[in-house]
Amino acid sequence: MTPNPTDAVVILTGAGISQESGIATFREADGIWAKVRIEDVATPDAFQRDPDGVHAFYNARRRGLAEPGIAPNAAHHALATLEARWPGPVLVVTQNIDDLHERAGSRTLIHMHGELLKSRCAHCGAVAPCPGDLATDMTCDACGRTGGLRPHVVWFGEVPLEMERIYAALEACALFLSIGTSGHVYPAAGFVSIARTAGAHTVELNLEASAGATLFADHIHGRATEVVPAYVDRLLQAV
Ligand code: BV8
Repeated sequence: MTPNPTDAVVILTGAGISQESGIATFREADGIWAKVRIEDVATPDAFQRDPDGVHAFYNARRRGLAEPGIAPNAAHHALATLEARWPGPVLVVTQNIDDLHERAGSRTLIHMHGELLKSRCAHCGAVAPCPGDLATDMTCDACGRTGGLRPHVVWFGEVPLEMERIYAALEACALFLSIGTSGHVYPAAGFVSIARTAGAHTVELNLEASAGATLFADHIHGRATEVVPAYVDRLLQAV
């Protein structure tokens, strides 16, 4: 099914789109959650209990993201090209906290699980750029208080960001693509059902069938740097 070029497209991405850029995924055999427990580093309780341990986990990932070899790949660039050349609205909703979509040129982008390169003050809520390490003894530039800075990341049990905007886009789109996600984490894993109920054509582009594969009308399995540019090229032939 080829949508009309004035139709709206919503694209959900997960760790799989960044895997070929050298960023680890979560649930594969060598994934992040195979090395550290969610309960120890990715919940509000973990931060309450062991802020230094949680900071160490995110500081290591932030340093990893800044390494010279880490860059957007052909899949990130293909989505930026689609946004630039598709006449209708294109929204990327990413579960990823890296900045590879921005670095590839995507502009209409929602980081529903937050951003590794930003901090948030638990005292005043101020969100600020955070290129370097965070620590418990740092002071918030906005309110001057110490000890409240945390990664601007949505942990398990916390409400994802911009959900109203995401739901509105899902209900108005004609094409929903899900790229590089295992379909285990909600509410993101439920987006396909909202889009399908709204009448959208739904396509999963992933290395393998995700947990929600049966919910999609179409499936394209392969590496993101191969299947995503090819799919975008086919879409743009209609423009
Ligand atoms: C919420 C930021 C209410 C942190 C993340 C009990 C209490 C409270 C909540 C719950 C509960 N039980 C269940 C829940 C809901 C919970 C949840 O879903 N838990 C799961 C484990 C069952 N969700 C929440 O708590 C969320 N909040 O529910 O609030 C609410 C609900 C609705 C509306 C409003 C409020 C908050 C969840 C956010 C947690 N934070 N990330 C960080 O990054 O450190 S989520 C975490 O999983 C990751 O960060 C990632 O963002 C997310 C999804 O993972 P994937 O991206 O899919 O990665 P994964 O490794 O799993 O899969 C990679 C895929 O890529 C694979 O399929 C692989 O085959 C493929 N792949 C690999 N290489 C390639 C490839 N594909 C193509 N090419 C390749 N080269």
